[in-house]
Amino acid sequence: MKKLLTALLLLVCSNVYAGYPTSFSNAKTKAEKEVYFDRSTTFYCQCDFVFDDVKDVDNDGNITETKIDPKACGYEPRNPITKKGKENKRVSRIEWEHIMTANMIGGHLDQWKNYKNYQICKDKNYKTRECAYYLVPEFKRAHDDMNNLVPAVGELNGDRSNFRFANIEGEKRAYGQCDFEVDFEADTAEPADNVKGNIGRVYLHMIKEHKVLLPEETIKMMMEWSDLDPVDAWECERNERIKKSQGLGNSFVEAACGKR
Ligand SMILES: [Ca+2]
Ligand SMILES: [Ca+2]
Ligand SMILES: [Ca+2]
Repeated sequence: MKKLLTALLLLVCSNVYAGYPTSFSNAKTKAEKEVYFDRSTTFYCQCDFVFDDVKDVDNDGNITETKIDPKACGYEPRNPITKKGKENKRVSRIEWEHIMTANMIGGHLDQWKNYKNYQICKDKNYKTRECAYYLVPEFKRAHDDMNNLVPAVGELNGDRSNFRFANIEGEKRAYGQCDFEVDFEADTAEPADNVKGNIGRVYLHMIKEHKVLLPEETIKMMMEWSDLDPVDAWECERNERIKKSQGLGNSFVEAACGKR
């Protein structure tokens, strides 16, 4: 009986996944169940992770959390301990990173900047991003586009925050063997060469599909990054899965994969 119920529940739930994401949490669930179900590797550092910590690697009794094994990829946390002296949970947790930050997509919107002028946002206590997400359908659609979402080590997601990507001089390693640099003075971040092309193609997609406006020099760098790091089998497969799942793939990835 329990099995039957589970099967029925799965059937009902699977319909929830069909079509364009209805919310950010739906986008994350779809990304997990329909794109990354057999690909448990973080985007920036290629760390292994599990969506459900069934082995309970951290021994906290929770077997439904997403967990990474930092040692498996040579990742060493920059800040293992938080400012408050507590264990930094983001060093072992997967978060869904917006390759093009939400701020870049919608930070210019009046509903973001002047959210206080919108009574409905005031009533609901929605600020900046939340207010824009609630009131501007085009922003919501761009924000939840699975093409722009990748699993990342929580600490890297946090450190990158809304910094723009750039080529950073030198090869500083603040995260063990993980090739990810953040310049907290210049508010920039540099990923490893092997994901620069992936990032470039996501930017080009976001500009084309969601009409995001970015400086000329950024677009130029993203085109260079795209040339520097061509598509590989996984990037093509990921694109196919996303297209099937939400009905919108990345045309730049698709064109490049067609030529392989
Ligand atoms: Ca656990
Ligand atoms: Ca560098
Ligand atoms: Ca690549």
